[in-house]
Amino acid sequence: MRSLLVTGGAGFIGANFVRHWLDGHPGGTLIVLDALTYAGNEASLTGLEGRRGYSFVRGDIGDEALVDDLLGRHQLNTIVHFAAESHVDRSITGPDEFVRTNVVGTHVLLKCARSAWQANGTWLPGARFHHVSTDEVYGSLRTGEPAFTEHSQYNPNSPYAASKAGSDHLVRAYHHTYGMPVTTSHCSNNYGPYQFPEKLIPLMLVHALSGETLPVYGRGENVRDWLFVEDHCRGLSLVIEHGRSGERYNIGGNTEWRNIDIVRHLCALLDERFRADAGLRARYPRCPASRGEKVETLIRFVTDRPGHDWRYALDATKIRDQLGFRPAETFASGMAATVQWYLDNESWWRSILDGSYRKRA
Ligand code: NAD
Ligand code: TDX
Repeated sequence: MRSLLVTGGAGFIGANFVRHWLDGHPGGTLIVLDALTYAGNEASLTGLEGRRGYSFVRGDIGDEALVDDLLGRHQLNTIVHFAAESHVDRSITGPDEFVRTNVVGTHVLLKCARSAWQANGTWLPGARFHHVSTDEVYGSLRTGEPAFTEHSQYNPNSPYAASKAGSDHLVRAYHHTYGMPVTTSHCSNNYGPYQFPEKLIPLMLVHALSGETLPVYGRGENVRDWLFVEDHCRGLSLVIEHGRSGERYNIGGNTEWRNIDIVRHLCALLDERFRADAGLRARYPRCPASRGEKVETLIRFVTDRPGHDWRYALDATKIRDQLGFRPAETFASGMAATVQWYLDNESWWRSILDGSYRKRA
């Protein structure tokens, strides 16, 4: 029976994972450890408070005494490590926090896990440190180059990617040197419910609803490989439960899109939804679709991101062949579900835009 410490569980993917795991493991122990930085939002975990076995702890992964205490007191045998500074643009303007949390914080977790799980050279049976990493550690692909596999060379370009690469190497070293039971997964770009509206898709969505311009970096031709967040969570569960210690798994959806095509797709989805729904037109009067104009009139090409990676594409053959993983959503169905979620959960993103979500913490 796995008893989990989920770091970063109040963030985008973490919150989706906590819900997914608890649904599949009712009554199992799951402790969320989250510092509630600007990216963390306890409201993303609303409704879970009373569940047996679940609790939320506000704290920093770099707090060794706290992590030691949680692992010991709750007899936790699994760490699922999401906590990170995750936004590339912020890593360009302020890399310090990325090194502190992503590199040093990951090391504190590894150290605490080793002291909780290893005695006289033997590891606690069933123990597992699962590290959630990204495709960005592999660097950037040119058009036409084959997708990244688990054997691709590390080539991180942004301070964010470099800090994630550093944490990957520490996890690998703890396995190689001390025999710690670890797995690492590399996922492509996620989208879906609870994503902070600084990332491409939710940012464009909330701007469009408010009638604000849609800032597309450069010419919008950079390519990302997209996966609906609930598919990522299913892939993570498979790796945690069936992945082999010491192995790395790519989790991807084989869904490459140019940024500009995503933004246009989103605009077209909103045009269609607003045309069919007078209620939406009344709720969002500033959205061009409420005046019968096309949402894509809001698109503006802006200064490119420095060092902007051209293309990511992930080969997820290994997790498909070895663990039977296949995404359930297509990009079209996932995007429609995402748009619907943001329309249905306006108070979640409004409280971020007006800052009130931080006052609750
Ligand atoms: P997020 O920014 O939405 O959430 C990060 C969470 O970590 C927040 O709740 C924040 O409060 C918490 N946190 C930050 N610093 C902390 C600290 N020092 N101690 C404790 N908690 C802290 O991030 P996300 O998009 O959900 O990403 C989660 C993980 O998945 C990250 O490790 C990221 O690198 C990885 N990843 C993300 C994507 C993506 O598309 N978003 C893709 C691949 C991998
Ligand atoms: O306003 C924008 N305009 C724009 O053109 C923003 C926020 C982004 N972009 C572009 C930059 C990227 O090419 O869209 C693409 C996606 O940008 P982000 O949402 O910032 O994601 P990305 O930089 O690709 O990184 C994401 O995927 C990998 C996550 O933020 C990482 O945490 C994850 O590891």
